[in-house]
Amino acid sequence: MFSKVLVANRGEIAVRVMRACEELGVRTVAVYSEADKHGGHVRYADEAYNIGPARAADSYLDHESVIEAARKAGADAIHPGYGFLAENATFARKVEESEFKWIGPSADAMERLGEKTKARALMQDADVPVVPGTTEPAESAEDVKAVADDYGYPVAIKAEGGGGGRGLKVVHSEEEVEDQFETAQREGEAYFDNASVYVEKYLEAPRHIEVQILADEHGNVRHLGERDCSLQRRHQKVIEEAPSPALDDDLRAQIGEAARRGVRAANYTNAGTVEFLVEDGEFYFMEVNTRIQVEHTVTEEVTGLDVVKWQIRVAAGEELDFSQDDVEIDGHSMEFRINAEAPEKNFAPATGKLTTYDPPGGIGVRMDDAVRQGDEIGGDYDSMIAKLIVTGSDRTEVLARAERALAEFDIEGIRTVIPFHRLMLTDEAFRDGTHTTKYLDDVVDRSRIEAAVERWAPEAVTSNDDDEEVTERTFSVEVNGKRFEVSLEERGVPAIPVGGASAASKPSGPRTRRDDGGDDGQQVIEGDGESVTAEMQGTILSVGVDEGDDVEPGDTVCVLEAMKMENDVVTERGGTVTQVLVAEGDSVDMGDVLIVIE
Ligand code: MV4
Repeated sequence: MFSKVLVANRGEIAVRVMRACEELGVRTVAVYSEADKHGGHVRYADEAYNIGPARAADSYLDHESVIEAARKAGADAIHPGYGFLAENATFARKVEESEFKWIGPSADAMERLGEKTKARALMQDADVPVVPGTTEPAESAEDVKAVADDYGYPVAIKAEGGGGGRGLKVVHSEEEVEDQFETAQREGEAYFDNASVYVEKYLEAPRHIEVQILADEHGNVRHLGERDCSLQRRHQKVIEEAPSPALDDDLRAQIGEAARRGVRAANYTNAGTVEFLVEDGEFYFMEVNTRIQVEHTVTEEVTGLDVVKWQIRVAAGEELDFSQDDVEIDGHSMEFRINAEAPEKNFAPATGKLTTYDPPGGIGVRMDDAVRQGDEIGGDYDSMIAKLIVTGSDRTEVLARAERALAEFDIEGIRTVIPFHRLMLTDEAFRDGTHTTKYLDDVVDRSRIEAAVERWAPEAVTSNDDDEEVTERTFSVEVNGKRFEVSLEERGVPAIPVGGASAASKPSGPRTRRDDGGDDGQQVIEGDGESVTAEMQGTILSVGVDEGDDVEPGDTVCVLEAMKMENDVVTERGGTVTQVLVAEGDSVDMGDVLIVIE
């Protein structure tokens, strides 16, 4: 076993990995950016190294800085968590070629599965059903029409380098083929540096089912059952559960075995997830995620297996000590992502100080988080601040327990999606487990979400809390990986109105400019005044208005992608659109004018 592991990540997943290390008697090393000096993962680790500025590209994504920190610390392995460098085969190879072990699949396996047509061909050869379509890149619009001739419309054109909803174009009729083919190529080039696209029959209302895999370096491959992640908003998972309410035992066994065959054929090791679409009792391979996933927790809860600990053991050369028959699914579990977002403002990311943080407890409740009361939640990284995982003997018990736990959850100072989760727990389709991937985007409407916020977070949308307060400032110093902290109190300074609460209290007035020092990658993206500007650097995914359109306050005018998140750009002001200055695929900088309204 390793003696020291560096965790190349932040937040709850970094702490999750360190907890596994702790149980294995392995010492832990954190890396952190300027924005994370007081981060939970830094507090948890045995030692911590500053690897650069807030901007992820200059810190958490900087290969050399991470490897340099591992060297300084004398670590013997690197765990990437999820996001950041986790699926970067180039980085994995650098680690493999260094003196450190990579806790993850080999760079070769990551490459075999990273290109979608390669992965489809590999799965097909391994007798894993794939969505009908091409296993070669499509060269022309004619190739798209050929798939439609065989299977009918709609068809999906997908970017070879895509994933998570980026670079996906749905074509409903022959007239749309040319345009969408070109758009898909252009987007693939813009987002992934790869204009190559392929074609699949488009399934209209599938369930998203994914199978957890563990594989060691001795040829053992096990599946740990499936998770159902059908409840998604704009390709962002919201609530995940295990087992899926949509599968029977027969289909469950078939999908599990198919996933095993597929990763075995890919010579895969460590933890991974095989994603499928399921429709009308049929399942189809979609893609493999070559990392630990956010929602691995629900699998752990129903199998009793510690997936992260097994990642570390397998990377250290240990053999899986259980057979497939030993894996039993017992009970039911759900994960609720606690995101700092204002649900009624199209889930716009929120920032601010966590003045109250009082998470639930009791039977069946697991909290995976890395925050504590008093923390500043900045806008530099993704908005998930915690995960609430609720487990019970069956789905009905989980629903009741989750209602109870979410009601106990007390967070003040920052907006969260808790009211939205509470709404889902009263929703008939979700309670029945009949929802598909289309459900949140196409069926659940805005007024229900607004009503949920009114009901469960009324103070958040009415208060105007800018009282005087005591500000505690903590300075930290790092010396040889050991950290020293100095605290100072500042009194009589008026609090700066921040984030969601103050902005939400005056929905159509001018927006109060946030001033928390975090101007990199910030994700509160509302236009003010007459022009709607980009409040962060990113790529325009789509433009929803044309010149001459009338808009109302709160309307989404375009979608901006940054930090792998799709963010709605919402206008604060109503009026007529007089200029549209951006188009799909454009790169924009913070402050760029996107749309002008009069
Ligand atoms: C599909 C599909 C239907 N048919 N492919 C979205 C994410 C990207 N990785 C693939 N996605 C989809 N691919 C075919 N042939 C539907 C989706 C999809 C989806 C998939 C999983 C979870 C949520 C989704 C929401 C919309 C579309």
